[in-house]
Amino acid sequence: MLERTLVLLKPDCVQRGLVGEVLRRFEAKGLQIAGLKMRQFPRATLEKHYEVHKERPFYGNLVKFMASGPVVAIALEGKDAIEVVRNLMGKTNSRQAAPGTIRGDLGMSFSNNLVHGSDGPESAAKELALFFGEPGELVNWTPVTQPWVYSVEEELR
Ligand code: IDP
Ligand code: MG
Repeated sequence: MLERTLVLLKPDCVQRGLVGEVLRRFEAKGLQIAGLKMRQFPRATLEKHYEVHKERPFYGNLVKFMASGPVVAIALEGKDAIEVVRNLMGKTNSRQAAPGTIRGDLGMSFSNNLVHGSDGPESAAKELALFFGEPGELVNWTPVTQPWVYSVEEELR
């Protein structure tokens, strides 16, 4: 059925004025917004978010970068939303990301690569709880466009 994933629009995305452009791509694709907020998140939150990379050489700079300015956190919902978002984002290194993807079209950097998307169901659940853990932060609603975005009979069961 429908799946939820966590997207972060990173500080470079916000600073470069690309929030609208990136969000537009997710919405236009047919993904539904289930949660949305902008914050300059505390270091502790970002350290926890990236804790799988704790031992990697880029971890310190990554957390510093993510804490350096406002970030937009978005919960997106859709069929296979995790995979769909990852495909729209493109490869981690923006210089190698395919044209048509967010990173491929809008970025030049490996680290400042505009966007985060959960990489699997377990990380999505963990990350959604971290960024949208308070009651009521994620909204259950059905877009009126849903029967046109999907063939309900065949695909939403
Ligand atoms: P992902 O964001 O495509 O899932 P991950 O491997 O999970 O990529 O890495 C998390 C983030 O850490 C990347 O989005 C990028 O900002 C940064 N990063 C990953 N690998 C490197 C690297 O080799 N050099 C610099 N930054 C990196
Ligand atoms: Mg990742």
